[in-house]
Amino acid sequence: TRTPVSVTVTGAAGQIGYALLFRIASGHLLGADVPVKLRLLEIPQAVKAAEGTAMELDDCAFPLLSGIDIFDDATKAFEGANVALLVGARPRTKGMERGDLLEANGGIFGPQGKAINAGAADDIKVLVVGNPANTNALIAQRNAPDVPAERFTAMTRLDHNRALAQLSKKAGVTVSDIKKMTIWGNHSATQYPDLFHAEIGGRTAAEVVGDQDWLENTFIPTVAKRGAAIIEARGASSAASAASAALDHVNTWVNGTAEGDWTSMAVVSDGSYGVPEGLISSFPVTTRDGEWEIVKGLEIDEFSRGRIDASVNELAEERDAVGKLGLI
Ligand code: NAX
Repeated sequence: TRTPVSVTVTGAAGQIGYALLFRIASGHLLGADVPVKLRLLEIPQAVKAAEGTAMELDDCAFPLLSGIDIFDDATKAFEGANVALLVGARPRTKGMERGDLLEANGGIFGPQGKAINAGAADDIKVLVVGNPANTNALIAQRNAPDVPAERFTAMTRLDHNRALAQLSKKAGVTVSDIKKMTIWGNHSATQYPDLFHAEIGGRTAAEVVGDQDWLENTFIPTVAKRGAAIIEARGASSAASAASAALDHVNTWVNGTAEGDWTSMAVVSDGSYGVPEGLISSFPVTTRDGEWEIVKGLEIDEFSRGRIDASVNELAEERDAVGKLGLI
């Protein structure tokens, strides 16, 4: 039998955690033949709630779940972790400035980066979901100097999946008819979902749709503001869809992208497409044997250039802000 893969999940008692853990334990993170051991990290006040979730996980009698441990100490929680899903974060509350938000999250993701550096397994793969996800990932990565930088990623797969859903409705095709969707930049309202490289039946999605007004004034804002629309409708932020995207992200990273397709991941820039080296920005990436690679050589027209630059500038500002706060 295979050795179980250790998966650390932070914010385990939150709403994404509740939507995520059962699917990890049933094989949707790594595959239906891979046993997993869960290591849950919560703040002390939420440990009891995490214990309740662990009781329910027990009660599912998942054949692949080989154990659950609960921690309120990051160093212990990341010990031996092969996969880390950093979901818990400090949300923005009323009257909080962006600097306060970045600082509060630095207080979470700095120590978690150090804990990963100290004790995670050599093959550790990190996905940051907690917002501001790209910059939280940057903080964790910079605090883990012994871990290869490419192991730290942030989630734009939910934005990617939202873009697939909107495009499939408009074009009257299924999501699996769409290839090469890309989200560029930051997981924020400035993100750029790109239909000039996405393909439907071998033609670009922009050409198939043939409606620049829809692309600019409906598609892009609908994808970028979908999170707010969910809150408005549901009275709570996206949880099951965010969990599903986190599973997709890790599953694709570990098991590879299909031939002739790619995915969107926020990864450490190597300077491609004019994105400053070191920023954690979303790109089109292919994956193979557990490693990702930025898709190179795409032609970027003026419209896309402007959108990508705007989002990347926002990331550079966030990086400068956390730099000034001494968090990286
Ligand atoms: P919840 O508030 O329901 O849960 C967060 C949990 O994290 C809480 O149980 C809290 O106790 C815990 N937590 C806080 N600080 C912690 C720490 N230092 N260590 C361990 N646990 C800690 O939020 P939820 O709806 O689950 O969302 C979690 C995060 O995902 C938020 O930051 C949210 O903004 C972000 N999202 C990111 C998305 C993305 O696409 N990248 C989409 C969905 C979601 O909005």
